[in-house]
Amino acid sequence: MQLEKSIIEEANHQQQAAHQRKYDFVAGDINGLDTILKKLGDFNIAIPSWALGTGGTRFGRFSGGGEPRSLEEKIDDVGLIQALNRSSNSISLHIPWDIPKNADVIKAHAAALGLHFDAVNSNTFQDQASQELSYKFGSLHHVDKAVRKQAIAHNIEVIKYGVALDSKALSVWLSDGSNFPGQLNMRGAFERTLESLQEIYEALPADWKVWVEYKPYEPNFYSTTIGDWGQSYLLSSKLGDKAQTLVDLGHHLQGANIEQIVSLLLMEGKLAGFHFNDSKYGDDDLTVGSINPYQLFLIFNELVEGMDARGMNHATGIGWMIDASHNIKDPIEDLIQSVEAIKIAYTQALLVDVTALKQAQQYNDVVFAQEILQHAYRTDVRPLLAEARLRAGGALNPLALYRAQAVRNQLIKERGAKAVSTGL
Ligand SMILES: [Mn+2]
Repeated sequence: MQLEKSIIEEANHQQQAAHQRKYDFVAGDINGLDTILKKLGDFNIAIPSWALGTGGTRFGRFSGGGEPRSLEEKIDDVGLIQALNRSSNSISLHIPWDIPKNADVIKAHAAALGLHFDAVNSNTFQDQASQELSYKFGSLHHVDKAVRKQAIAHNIEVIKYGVALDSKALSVWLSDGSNFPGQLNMRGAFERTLESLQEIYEALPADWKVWVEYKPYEPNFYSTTIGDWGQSYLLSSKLGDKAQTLVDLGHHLQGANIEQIVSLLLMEGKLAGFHFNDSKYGDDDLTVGSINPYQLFLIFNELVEGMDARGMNHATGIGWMIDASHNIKDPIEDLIQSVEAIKIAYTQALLVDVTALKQAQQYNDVVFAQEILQHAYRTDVRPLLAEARLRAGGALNPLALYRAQAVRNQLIKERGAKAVSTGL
């Protein structure tokens, strides 16, 4: 199903007066308002194909009903989100969970909803029924060359699927690691991973990138072969210009200063982009902004400052994607919340008085530096985002309209209460 344009317009019409009051209140104090609204209009966050179904845990999975039963229905769900928020115009596919059988048909289906395809993601962290050799002891780092060959071939196959969909990047996350001391020669594991990635790198089209994701632990609990940004940076540096480091917000040990990591990767031209989520303890994959929205703002503050310093386009300079798994929420509602949280942090970062901050830093005025950041962070920017959505044809309040239209009930009617989406 899709939402008629007239339904969105009617809802907006009813909320217009209240919106205008809130918008005028905040807009009056903002310099360069039109530029900010333009940037907000341009800024989109990719939706991963695996986030349209209810996520599972190590212990179980509770499907929510009306989940997409096919890739086409996943694209439909992203189309719904995009119609409501006008900020989610692409979808990131995971192979083999979402193999496009006919790329042209899939592309046309997406294009009709105003969508295109973001990075493609490979999977060597599970064994598929059809595969010959097991990834139980790793994939690209495996001691057995035959296993490495199989994993390399899979990644090259994923690139081919991506080329057919006009994707421009391969995203690689490896679960390779060790569970016990002594299990693995760490230098050997790194060198084998590098060699495998080099073969994949050679298969990249000229205008493609490979994004190397890192993660400190899980599913392995002693060592992970690409465990932190230093190891990913080392690999991407050795590979070449088409390789960059992907930052997943949940893939850090507690207390890690992610904004500093991001700032330095950006400085070196090695920041591929983001997998957004939030966490309290580990890779919790919670809704973006639900636990630590201030950290998200601080990350965006470094991103905006760093991208401006390099003359990069905020919307297209790096990859922006959600990577979350919601095991008790309606996935569409969760994604609407996530996109909104990301754009709130981005907008607040755009409001930082950069000139004043530079001056405060120059004079070691610690108090004022903090005031400048927190002034931006404490600004309620939601009416600005609503205005940008309104101008783009989206809904003033996407979540409220989604509920008012009882979209999930309609999806359950259409797809059934027991429809289960592919994914984790
Ligand atoms: Mn990720």
